[in-house]
Amino acid sequence: MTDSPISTAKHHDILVVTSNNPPVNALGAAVRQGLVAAIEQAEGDDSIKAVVIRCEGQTFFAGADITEFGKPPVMPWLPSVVDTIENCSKPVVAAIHGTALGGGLEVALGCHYRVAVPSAKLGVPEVKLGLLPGAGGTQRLPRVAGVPKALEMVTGGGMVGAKEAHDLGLVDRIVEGDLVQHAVAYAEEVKDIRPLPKSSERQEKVSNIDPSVFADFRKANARKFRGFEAPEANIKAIEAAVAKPYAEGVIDERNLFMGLMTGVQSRAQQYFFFAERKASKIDGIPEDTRPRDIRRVGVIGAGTMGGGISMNFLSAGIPVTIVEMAQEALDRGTGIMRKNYEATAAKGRMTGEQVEAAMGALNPTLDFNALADCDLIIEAVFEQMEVKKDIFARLDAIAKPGAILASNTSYLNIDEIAAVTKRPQDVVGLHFFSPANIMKLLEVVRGAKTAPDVLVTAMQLAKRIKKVAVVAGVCHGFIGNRMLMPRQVEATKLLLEGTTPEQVDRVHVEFGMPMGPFQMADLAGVDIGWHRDPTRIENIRDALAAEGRWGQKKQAGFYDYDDKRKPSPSPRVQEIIDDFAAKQGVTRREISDEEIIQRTLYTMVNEGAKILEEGMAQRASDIDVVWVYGYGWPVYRGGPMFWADTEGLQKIVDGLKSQEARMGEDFSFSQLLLDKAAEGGKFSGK
Ligand code: T1G
Repeated sequence: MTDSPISTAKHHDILVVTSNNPPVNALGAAVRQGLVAAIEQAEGDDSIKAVVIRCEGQTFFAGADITEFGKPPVMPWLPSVVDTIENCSKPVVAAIHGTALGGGLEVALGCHYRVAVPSAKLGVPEVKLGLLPGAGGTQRLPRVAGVPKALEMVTGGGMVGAKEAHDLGLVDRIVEGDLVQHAVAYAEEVKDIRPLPKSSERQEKVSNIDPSVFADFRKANARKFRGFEAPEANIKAIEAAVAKPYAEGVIDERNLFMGLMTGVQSRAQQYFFFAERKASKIDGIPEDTRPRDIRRVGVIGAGTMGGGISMNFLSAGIPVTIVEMAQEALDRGTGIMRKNYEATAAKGRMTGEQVEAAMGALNPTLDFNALADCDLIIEAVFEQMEVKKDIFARLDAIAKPGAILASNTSYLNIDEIAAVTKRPQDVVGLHFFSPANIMKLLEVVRGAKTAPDVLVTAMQLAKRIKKVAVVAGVCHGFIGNRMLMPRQVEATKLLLEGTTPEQVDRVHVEFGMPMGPFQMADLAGVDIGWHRDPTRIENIRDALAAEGRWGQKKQAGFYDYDDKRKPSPSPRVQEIIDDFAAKQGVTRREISDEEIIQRTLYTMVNEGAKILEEGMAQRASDIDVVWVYGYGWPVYRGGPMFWADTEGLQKIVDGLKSQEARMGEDFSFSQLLLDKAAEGGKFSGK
């Protein structure tokens, strides 16, 4: 077959079928056609006694080709390819390395046997795309691995390692060394065994299943699956595998799959899959720009942020020098880092040795000059421009040439900070989100003079420390926090006008956010950014802060909290709101949920459009990546800009127009939003 990604070669009486479809051997149309042709070749040649299916490159098939979704289907489709493999009259052995994912694992399950190298991983991540394994996976996987594990895999989308896969029966043999050689040898061993073991015919692991397994699973995961359609569809498909013969269950699978594929949620999650990968690309920088070598990182400040930031590098095996001004603060900071690691180890997510290795790579010191041999230095000190400038002036004097000097500031002007150094080209913003060792988002703030290789280094380093990085321009609040501001301004005004913290937060939580604006304020701290003068009370937040209502940490903020931090509406807060409304002569009124959406979420979209038109974000999808990873925007809605497209930009504009008078001078339209709405355009290009 000319330039097909699939080739075949005979090894004695074994036909080895090889896919060479970089980068991940996605099961695109040509691969599917080639696999069917290869099985036909095996069937038509009596000298062939068995078949091995393998892949070149980094991995066994990593799934269906997601770029084909939404396009007219090209035959053969994957379910029939898998059936063709399973119905082959000769044994077919899957030779697995890398990550056998989604359709890739389904192809492996269609094979009669599976061998894998120890580093192989297997999984069905379709749920992350708002889908389910649609090529027989929901019916074969429980028959091979059992219902509990199948439920966990299809709804979690995680991977299992080769050892666990072998224990589950997903892999028949783990082989060390040359995978092809071992797979051919295995095929020689099994070539005469009949009947052929077909996953679809195995009933023992889907028989006599107590139906409470499903009810219990749903209950245990209700919070995690809230708002998502795909997990429930996956559970239903596994239920069908238990309740029905394979031939009927696979029809249920198909119907459930098509229901998801035609829904908005899977479109949003497929969009987000590519958005996340596009974020790592920096427009306008030469492809061959080489990153700087980062061997040791310096962190200034051992507070919550400094400690969390340090842990990211230590966990990635990068030594850290952490500097504080006082021994007590240094000890407290390193103590918290150790406690965090030990808590992770207690959950079995890391070993004691890994904890010691991480802490062993930490060099805590009071000596600022110890930073002189660091390749990257990140300051995580008090959010005050003068303090930052002083730090950078001192760094300029001691840091080695070529060291990258980064600020973790969440709002302040990176260009102003860079200007106090003689090396503005080495200055960049690395805005981590709290808790820094947990949150995946990293805003890489590009100063006017930041060198291209500094940006490339930052983006590559982000990958090393398992962060998702997004390039942001220099503006107040960069991307995420800048969009948070109009949301907070309008949410607070709505309190005066007649709503309550509970109503605003409920609307946001029902929308799919993990918490609403006031719950978030109480978690982060009502006193963050407060001027600390209890006699100066200019707004509701000042009034709360002045009374020590600093949020959860004080068991009182916009809500009252019990010892278990359970929130309840606060009569005192309502009094404060009513007093302010009276003082400002505001006549309180009934406020609809729709108005709350328009005044808080629509204004965020408008701010996102301004960020785009000012060039503070490279693309609309980057803004979506910021909000999903930085603030928990529900990924099944794609992100603020994708969601705006699904709402319709004209509807967004009309909604904002209906609120324009109430928002007053706090609001002005983005011209880009108006233009796109007028021309029927979109942000996400879909
Ligand atoms: N289809 C098309 N392109 C893909 C792809 C896929 N399945 N997976 C990755 N790519 C591209 C990706 O966009 C990037 O492109 C490049 O490959 C490297 O990816 C019927 C319906 C395999 C663990 O969900 O999890 O099967 O940016 O940067 O970090 O039941 O890619 O270079 O141009 O992520 O080494 C199910 C998704 C599909 C797996 C490798 N499978 N992929 O990670 O590289 S639905 C998945 C991944 C399905 C059937 C159903 C990861 C990876 P570019 P990368 P990586």
